[in-house]
Amino acid sequence: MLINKKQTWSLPESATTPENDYLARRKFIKKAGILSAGTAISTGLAQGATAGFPEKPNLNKDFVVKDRKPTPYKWITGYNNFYEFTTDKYDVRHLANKEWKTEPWTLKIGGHVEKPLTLDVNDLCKQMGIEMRVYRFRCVEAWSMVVPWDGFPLSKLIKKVQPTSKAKYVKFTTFMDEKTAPGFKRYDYYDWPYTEGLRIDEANNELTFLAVGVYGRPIPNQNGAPIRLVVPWKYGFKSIKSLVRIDFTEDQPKTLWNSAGPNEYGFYSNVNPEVPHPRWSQATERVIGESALSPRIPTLKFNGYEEQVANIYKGMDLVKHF
Ligand SMILES: Nc1nc2c(c(=O)[nH]1)N[C@H]1C(S)=C(S)[C@@H](COP(=O)(O)O)O[C@H]1N2
Ligand SMILES: [Mo]
Repeated sequence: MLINKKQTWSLPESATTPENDYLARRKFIKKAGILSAGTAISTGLAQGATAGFPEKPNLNKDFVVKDRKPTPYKWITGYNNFYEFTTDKYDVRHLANKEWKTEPWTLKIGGHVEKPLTLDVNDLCKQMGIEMRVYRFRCVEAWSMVVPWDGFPLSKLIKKVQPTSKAKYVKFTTFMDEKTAPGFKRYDYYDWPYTEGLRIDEANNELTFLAVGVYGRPIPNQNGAPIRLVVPWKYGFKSIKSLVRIDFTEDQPKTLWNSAGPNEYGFYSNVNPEVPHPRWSQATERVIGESALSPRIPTLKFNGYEEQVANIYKGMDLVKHF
């Protein structure tokens, strides 16, 4: 699908992505009461790979967040961005659980690899082994959470498929089923399916994770069941949900957000408080799960993961390659 960039640009902010902090705050205040009064949101909801999910994943203590508390489960699973369903963060969990089945689910890994792979996500879970890691999560819209994810490092899967020397990038693709998700038609100015990309060294970084669970349970549909990418030092939109394909490519892949707004959403999109989004500052962030009146907190360079990732970008102009 060809997108008309002008049209995307000229949409009112509330209709395209991001969030206008003002609108978000109003919704937040209006709905916070409902959410916090709710009981366990997870009950009866569809979720991803259950048969391949361990009883209790072990926490990998090398990947924890020491200075912040994990965001409550009800917020992680109740405040979502998943435009295939809706742009309303509080309605995703309802729409994504109506008719959409995420088990069984086939994932295809191909492109420039010696050993392409097509398999069920439950089998993949059993082969890879599942551990828990707690990561900071920072959306480009300047809000954040701390999420206990369950899954495995992407590097483990990369080793298995053996990329060839031509593999310079990794392209990720989300499902596209217009029958179960209304967003494809409603927001037809986006270049569906949702795609994302990483450079191969970014994909191989020890932090880059494929998540199949949240808080020690199979990942609910609204969070990207049954398998989604998590790249904690980049803005949240890089963490693409509900993967059906992972392809190793020679050229930098086209991605949905970069195509929609190349000046607003760079291919790299590393969290950087010093580079403002054209329409808002990235210096601070709103902590989800806290009162709307709580003070914002400072945003950290590479979302606090500078030590683990700075070497990847040595010598690169991070303003130019935002
Ligand atoms: N396929 C797909 N992946 C996606 C999105 C989306 O709309 N579709 N939204 C992105 C954005 S903007 C964010 S902030 C995170 C939100 O993840 P969460 O709902 O689990 O918090 O998912 C990212 N991955
Ligand atoms: Mo986001």
